[in-house]
Amino acid sequence: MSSCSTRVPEFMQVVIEDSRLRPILEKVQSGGRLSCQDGLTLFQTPDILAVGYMANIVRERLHGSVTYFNVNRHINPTDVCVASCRLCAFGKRVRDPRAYTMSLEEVWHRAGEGWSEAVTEFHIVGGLHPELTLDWYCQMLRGLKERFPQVHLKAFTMVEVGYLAQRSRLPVREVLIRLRDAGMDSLPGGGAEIFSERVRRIICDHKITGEQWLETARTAHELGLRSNCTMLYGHIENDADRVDHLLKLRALQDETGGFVTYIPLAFHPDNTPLQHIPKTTGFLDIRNIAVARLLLDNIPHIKAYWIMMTPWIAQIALRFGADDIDGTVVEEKIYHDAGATTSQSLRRSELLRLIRKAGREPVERDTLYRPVTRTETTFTVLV
Ligand code: V47
Repeated sequence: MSSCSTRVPEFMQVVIEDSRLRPILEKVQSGGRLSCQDGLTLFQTPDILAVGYMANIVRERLHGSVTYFNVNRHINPTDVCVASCRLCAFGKRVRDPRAYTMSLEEVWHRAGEGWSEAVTEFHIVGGLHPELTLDWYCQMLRGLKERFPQVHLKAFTMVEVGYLAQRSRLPVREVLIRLRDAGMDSLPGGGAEIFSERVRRIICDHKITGEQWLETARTAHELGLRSNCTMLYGHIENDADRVDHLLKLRALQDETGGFVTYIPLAFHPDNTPLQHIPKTTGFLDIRNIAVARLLLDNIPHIKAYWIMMTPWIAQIALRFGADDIDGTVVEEKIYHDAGATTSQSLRRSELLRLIRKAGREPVERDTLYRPVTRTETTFTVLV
C-alpha cells in the first residue's frame, strides 16, 4: 500500500491551532452533542477557521452543497410601538409625526406590488400598536389569503402575539388559534433578542420575558404551527449569555421540533439609544453562524440574513455553517432605520449568482423548505 492511500485521521487534515478544539472536533465527527463549556470555547477561541471547518462538516452532512433562498416580500403594517426598546430604531410613539400605520387596503396593495415578482412568502411584522385589534389583524390575514392564496403568510413575532393576547384579554393559545384560522401559516423568529433577564432589562425592558417568548413558541408548535428563532448579539451580552440562549432554543426544539430555521441577528446601533455601542464585525457575524450550526444540532437550517450581514459576508457564511441566505425581501425597514447600508432588495438572479460564486448549489424554497420550480409566469411548490 502506498503512503498516499493511508487514511489520514480527519482531525489532521485541518490545522487546529487551539488544542481545546480537539475534543470538540471529535464530538462533531461522531455526531455527539456539544456542551455549554464547548459553546463557550467556540465563542472564545481565536481559531475561527477551525470553528468554521467544524460547522461546515455539520452543514454538509445535513445539506451537502445545497443553499436555500426564497422569493419573499417583507410587509411592516405599522411602526407604532408602545414598547420603547433601547435596541430599536424602528418603533415610534403613536403621536410621533414620523410614525405610520397602513390601512388594510394599503397592506393588501403593498402585498400586490410584491406579487408581480411571484413571491411565495409574505413576512409580516410590525410594532405593538395600542389601537389595532386582533380582529383587524385577522381581517388583514383573511384579505391577503383571498387575494394571494398561494402565498405563505409568515407573520407576527412571539412578542406581537403576546401583546395581542394582553390587549384582547385572551390566552396566547386562543390568539394563535384565531390568527391561524384567519390565515397565518407560520411565525418568524424575531423578538427573542437574548433571554438573559439582566440584559433584557437594559435593551428591551418593555418586552415579554425570555420565558414568555419560549412559552409562546411552545404553544405555537403544539398547535402545529412552525416558527423560526433568532438571537440578537453584538450589544452588551457576553459569551455565557449567548450560549445560554442557544441552549434554551435547543432544549425547546428537543421538546417540540417546531423550529425550522435559526437566524443570528447582529445589533445595528444607529438611531437607537444604544448608538454608542460599536457596530458588528465580520468576524463576530461569521462566528455566530458557525457556533449556532454546531450547538443547534436539532434545528435544520441556519440562515445568513444578507440584509443584516451584507451579501458579501452572507456569501462567506455559506462555507461557515449557513445553508440559507433568506430572500428577495423587496422593502426592509427595521435594519435600515437602524443604519443598515445594504440594499432593500436583491433580485432572484443576484441571489443565484451569490450562491453559485460561493461554490454552492442554489435551491429556491418555500417557507417550509419545499423546492419551488418556476416557468416564465408561474411557480410550483414540489410537495
Ligand atoms: O424582532 C430590532 C431585531 C428583528 C434591531 O424569521 C434589531 O425568517 C438589530 O426577526 N439591530 C426583526 N436587530 C428581524 C427578524 C427576521 C429577519 C429575517 C428573517 C427572519 C425570519 C426574521 O430584528 C426584531 C429584533 O429582534 N432588531 N432592532 C436593531 N437595531
